Amino acid sequence: MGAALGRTAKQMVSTRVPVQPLTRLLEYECIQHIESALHSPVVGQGYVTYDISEVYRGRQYFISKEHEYFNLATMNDRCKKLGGYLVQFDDAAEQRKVGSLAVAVPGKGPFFTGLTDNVREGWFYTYNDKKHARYHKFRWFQPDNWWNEDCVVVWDNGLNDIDCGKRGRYVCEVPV
Ligand SMILES: [Ca+2]
Ligand SMILES: [Ca+2]
Repeated sequence: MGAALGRTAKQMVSTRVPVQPLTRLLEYECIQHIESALHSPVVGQGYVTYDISEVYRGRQYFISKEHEYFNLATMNDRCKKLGGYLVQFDDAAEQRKVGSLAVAVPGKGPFFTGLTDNVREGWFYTYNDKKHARYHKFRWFQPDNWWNEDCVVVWDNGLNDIDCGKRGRYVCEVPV
């Protein structure tokens, strides 16, 4: 506490906001510095809290802070309340950006995305708009569909398919 909120300082701002509509951030409670590339205010959506990236190519990325059992529909609905959707990638740069953000936030992954092949094995689409995934770069030897893995998590070295019911965090993409 008490740290100067310098223009260049990397910072994390913790705040609480009404569950919805989530139109602006209220009641800044805590400011502390973190050693990460994130601009990173943390906003509460009811009981859900996020690390928030700086704006990148017209989007902000919200990374949930808690480990929870993942569910595509539930988490995508939460992203919608933020004005976005579960993250999907337009190109290599965006996937790299999100991967580097995810590994930079405090705490561990995995970090779920909005990609899935739960309709047809090996055909990855974006859950929110049900369109063929524009871009996905998996890690070496992935996707392997090990024990029927149909959800996709992002790391800084690529994607992995994992069980959709696993516990983890998730990333929302919010156009600004
Ligand atoms: Ca699969
Ligand atoms: Ca896998």
